[in-house]
Amino acid sequence: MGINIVEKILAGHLVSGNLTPGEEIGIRIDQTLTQDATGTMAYLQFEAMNVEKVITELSVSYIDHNTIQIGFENADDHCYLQSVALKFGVVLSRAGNGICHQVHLERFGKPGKTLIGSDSHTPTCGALGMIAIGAGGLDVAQAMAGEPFYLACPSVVRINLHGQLPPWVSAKDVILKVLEIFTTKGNVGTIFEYGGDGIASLSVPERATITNMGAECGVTTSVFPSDELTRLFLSSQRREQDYTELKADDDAAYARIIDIDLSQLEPLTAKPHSPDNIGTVHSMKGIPVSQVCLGSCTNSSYKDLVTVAKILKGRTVHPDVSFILAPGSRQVLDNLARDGYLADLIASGARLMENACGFCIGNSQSPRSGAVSLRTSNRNFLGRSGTMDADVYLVSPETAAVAVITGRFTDPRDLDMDYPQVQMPKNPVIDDSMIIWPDHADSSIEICRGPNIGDPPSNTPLPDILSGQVTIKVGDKITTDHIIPAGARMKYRSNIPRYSEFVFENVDTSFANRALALKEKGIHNIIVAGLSYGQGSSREHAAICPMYLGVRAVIAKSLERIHAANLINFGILPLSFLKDSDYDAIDQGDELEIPGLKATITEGRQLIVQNKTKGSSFPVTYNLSPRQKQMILAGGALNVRSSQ
Ligand code: MIC
Ligand code: SF4
Repeated sequence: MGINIVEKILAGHLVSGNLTPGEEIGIRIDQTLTQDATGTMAYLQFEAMNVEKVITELSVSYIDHNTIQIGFENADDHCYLQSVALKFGVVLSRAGNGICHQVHLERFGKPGKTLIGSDSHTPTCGALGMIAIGAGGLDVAQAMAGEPFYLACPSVVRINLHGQLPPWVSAKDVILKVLEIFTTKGNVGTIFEYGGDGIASLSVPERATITNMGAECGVTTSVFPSDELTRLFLSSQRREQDYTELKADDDAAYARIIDIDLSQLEPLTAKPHSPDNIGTVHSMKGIPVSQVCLGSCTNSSYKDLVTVAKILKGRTVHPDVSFILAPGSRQVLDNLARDGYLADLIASGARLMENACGFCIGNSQSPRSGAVSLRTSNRNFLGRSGTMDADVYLVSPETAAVAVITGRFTDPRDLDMDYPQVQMPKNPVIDDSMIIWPDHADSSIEICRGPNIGDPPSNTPLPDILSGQVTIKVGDKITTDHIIPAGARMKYRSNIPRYSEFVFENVDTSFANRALALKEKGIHNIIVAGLSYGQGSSREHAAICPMYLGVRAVIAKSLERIHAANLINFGILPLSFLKDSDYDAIDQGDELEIPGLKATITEGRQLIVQNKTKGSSFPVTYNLSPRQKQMILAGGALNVRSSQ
């Protein structure tokens, strides 16, 4: 039997395990990426590993997230990242050069290679036919040190795209359709592999919109074949030498195959407050819109922004709308400027922002109270925009542009104009002068360490009896944005005691104080959660900060992949309920005890949780490989490393 694209790449990189879905495998990592919000901690951890230089083919550090500099903290982090990159031989993409995923796609991604990145949207580069996976910073640090990346061997779902998109329907609508089908829950351990005749009409940046938001489904990654369109894209980037063809064998097997007819799609939107809350734009018609934000790593390619420029040419932003524009990369901005489209956008009333994440993480451009905000980004979790009572809808650039003019949710097909055709520039401006390429690692470089930059914290070994309290009980789909907010709080990322003050800030403001008080009394904190706990970002701070507050276990109906791996890396036990009724029977404040942890986990037996408050007990499961058991028992990955 033939093999699929995922198997081809994984087989070529396998260093341990077998390609049997569910089994832990170790793979060699060719490339890594970090961004500043997760990067400082990742490089602090790398420093703690006492390795002289990065051992990958390519490691790139991007400064794109915390680029708003109110106070010294973010600027200090940038300085740290620049010095550490020079010291260890990491390529640095400076602030202003663009969003990591867009820049990596343009300048570095290569078909057939493996990439891990400390950002959940790393799968964007799957558009080039690579296995690109989001991971916690510590996993990325270990890969930079030449260690394999471990994951549960995924099962592969084939998504066949057929036909061609109708006018005014674009790649964003395709991935919103995929989200409607698969939702944000229940896809852990899966990879989406795209195929079908329809992909021949989707350029690499359009494919990237689709792979980018696979992250919202919680899949390990998404991948497209590398074909003639990939070659054209790489050649326009003057990197044709990086091209290799990559396709699935005709008789390749898949865990599941689904078909989507592109010609039947219509403009879609993800309604508040989840990327899988899908509705048609048509059914939203008429809702007044007060903000439109165009950009983010999902939809800020040259094609996206030129499409919008053509729609807006000669028209002006509606008086009730604030129109924010953040190009994905300096390359996109350069080319918009060269080709005259920037002038059209500015003439329409666009508020031009930096080439960075910006509004997408809510560090700026929070909408007004009660606003309806249309955004081309990938996440609309409650409060992420910085305004708790705003309604954020995720839409395509086309739907966004039309709302800029009408001030209302409008089906773009109703606009009285022909759908603009956009040609990719054959000879784009390519200027890498905001990228610093170290010739070699230089141990004499002195690291720039501002006062906000602390040591990476580590945990203590797992106690034999976990004796604690349910400090918080939460429901389904708790995202890492709920656990540790981003936005304006992100500047504390390098200072764990300070950042920890904001754990569950948007869910329960007294959590951090309660947890710390219990920790000081020697009582373990336990989090109880529903389905899909930890969805969203790769933020390892959603594990590190709870660890700092004394959280020792999370018991959930189910946990998302990256978050579960982060919990293990920092010595927090991820446990799952066997029955929903056991979740129902627990209350916040209950005292729980789990005895005999060391022997039970070592021998792989079921753990029994005693609820001392209720006088009852219930079993829980865990899914830990021998390597992960060692980490949990030692209190985290750094402890394992230092004991070797
Ligand atoms: C996000 O989109 O939430 C982020 C900010 O890019 C995160 C990374 C982070 O928390 O720094 C992600 O998606 O992993
Ligand atoms: Fe940046 Fe937003 Fe993309 Fe995260 S989702 S990498 S914050 S643009």
